[in-house]
Amino acid sequence: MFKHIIARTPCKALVNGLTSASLGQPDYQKALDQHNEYIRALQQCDVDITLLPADERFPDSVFVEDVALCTPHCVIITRPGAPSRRQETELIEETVTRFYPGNVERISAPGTVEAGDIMMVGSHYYIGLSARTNQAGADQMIAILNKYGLTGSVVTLEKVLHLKTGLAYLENNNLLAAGEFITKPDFQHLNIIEIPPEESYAANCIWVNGRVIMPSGYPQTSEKIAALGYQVITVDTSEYRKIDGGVSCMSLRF
Ligand code: CIR
Repeated sequence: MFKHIIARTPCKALVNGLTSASLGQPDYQKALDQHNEYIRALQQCDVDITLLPADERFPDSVFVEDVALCTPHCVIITRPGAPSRRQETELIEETVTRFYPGNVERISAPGTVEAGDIMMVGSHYYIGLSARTNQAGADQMIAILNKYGLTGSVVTLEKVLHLKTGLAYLENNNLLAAGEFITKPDFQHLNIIEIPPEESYAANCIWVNGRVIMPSGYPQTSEKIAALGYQVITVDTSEYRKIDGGVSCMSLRF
């Protein structure tokens, strides 16, 4: 069960967030409305929510998932691979430290990690090696996890930005997977729910206390998740998709 959520209001500079998509610029007002909808969805999930203020210095700062990994025993402040995002860690530090007094760890140079590349499955953490997370960062992360009785392993990514762009663990052995992840040997022990290519954006979902929050507009995926017995809550994240963001990226859950 998750008790806490941390999220951050999007800033106006969000329209200039990093992107590899060719879907145009996000509309700020729509993005703000969609963020409110996202927070309302989380409010249905029996968690307390800390909503941090917008920070105009960092266009991508709404994507709090990338700057810290919150485990049951410690928080690890990451070191984002994207230079424009590196100082976002300073913004999150005070807040996460309040939840983990005495158990705050850090990734240091030359390591880089964005926690969108990390997927938790029980006490094991899969770490995607991507353009944002390097081997040195993954090695540091695994050493820290081991110190707290947790384990980690690396997964190589081919096409997607972050590991969780194409994967979501829904607990109870259920793994949503799209594209390159459907056949990856690392995950064959799990019950893989295949996301069709035309719905690949919907592979980025979050399990929150028995509910699954997913983007709206992906009927095949939503049907497959509901068939597993989860309550599905859909949220429009189309403005975030334009800057490579999805439902997982916009919160820390622990
Ligand atoms: C970026 O490129 O860093 C942002 N525009 C999107 C970050 C998405 N975060 C995530 O998948 N965890």
